[in-house]
Amino acid sequence: MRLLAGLLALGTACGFDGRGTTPDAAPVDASPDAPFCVPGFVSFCPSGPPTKSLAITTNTVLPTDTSPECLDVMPTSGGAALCILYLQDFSIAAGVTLRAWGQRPLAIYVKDTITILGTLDVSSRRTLPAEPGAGSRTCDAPTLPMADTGGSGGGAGGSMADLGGSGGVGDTDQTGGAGNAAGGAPGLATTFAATLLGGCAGQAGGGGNGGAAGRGGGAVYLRGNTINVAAGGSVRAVGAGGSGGGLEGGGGGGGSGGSIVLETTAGTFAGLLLATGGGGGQGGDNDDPGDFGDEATTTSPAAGGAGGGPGGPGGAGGPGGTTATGNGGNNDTGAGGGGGGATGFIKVRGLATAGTTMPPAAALPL
Ligand SMILES: [Ca+2]
Ligand SMILES: [Ca+2]
Ligand SMILES: [Ca+2]
Repeated sequence: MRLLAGLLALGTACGFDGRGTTPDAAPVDASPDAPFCVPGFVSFCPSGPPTKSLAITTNTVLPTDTSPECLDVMPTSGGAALCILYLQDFSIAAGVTLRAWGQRPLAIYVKDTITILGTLDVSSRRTLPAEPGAGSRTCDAPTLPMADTGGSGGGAGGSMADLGGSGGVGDTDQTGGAGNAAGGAPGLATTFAATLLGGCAGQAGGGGNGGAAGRGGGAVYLRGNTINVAAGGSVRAVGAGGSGGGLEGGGGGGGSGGSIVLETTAGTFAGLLLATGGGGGQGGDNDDPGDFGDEATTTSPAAGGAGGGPGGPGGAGGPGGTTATGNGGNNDTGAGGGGGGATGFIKVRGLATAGTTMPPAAALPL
């Protein structure tokens, strides 16, 4: 066995034969420090053992496109290059958050132990300044909401593991000329594949006053000999809520959840893994703007925007009931609400799932 299929799919220059060597890449007189590869969901081929550890003890922001902590950057097929932290040990202290944002997903390779007592967060936020979760994506969803002076359609939520919610219909009373304004339709759902992918943004609401789309949650890969996620510790990749529409503007769709992938041989998991969708924004009416959709902080679905008065409330983010889809935005005589974002992916190998995950963790395919 020279190359694993998953490795080929990633398009890296590295190979491994399962024993930690690279017959094609290593020099003839291969020393113990010769290049080797760490096999796994995302295989990585460093030039030697890690040279440092990283202990996060105060709230820290990691911009994955520019941070010098990204010691290596590895291209992937079908996704942005990864920001790689390659460490002896890695920890986040209790009550402390490491927030990673940017175009690159985050991959943390640790030779010994990953310990998460606080929060590792690659979520997106609706609020400015814009900090899209690490690896958050814009995805194809070509059926856009209609603009209408009597109330525009709502944007669809972002799709990921399932479909985002459709945008609500606007101008059901047809005060702005004949006809209603259709909401946007979600893009296709994604099959979990060898590439580490962030979640998809929703659509902006219809009309010139449409609410901004919520961004999708980011993507993070944790690989260590031991991974401990303590009670009170969490890894989060939730989608942002859609913004409310302005006057007669559709609500923005919520962003989908992103991807959380943990791969280890030992450890304990008593904390929380969260990769759910953002709520849709509320549509505006003729004299009031809509309310924004929420971002999930617990396993409960993120609420859609629903302030008193204006147009159609936004749909809640996925999970919607027992499914991974986002809820649809509501129809209204004003503008329609944005759909909720769909749920993302949580995949785990080698870690007992005694903690809480939403969506439910699935086994990482070999
Ligand atoms: Ca109307
Ligand atoms: Ca109309
Ligand atoms: Ca009103």
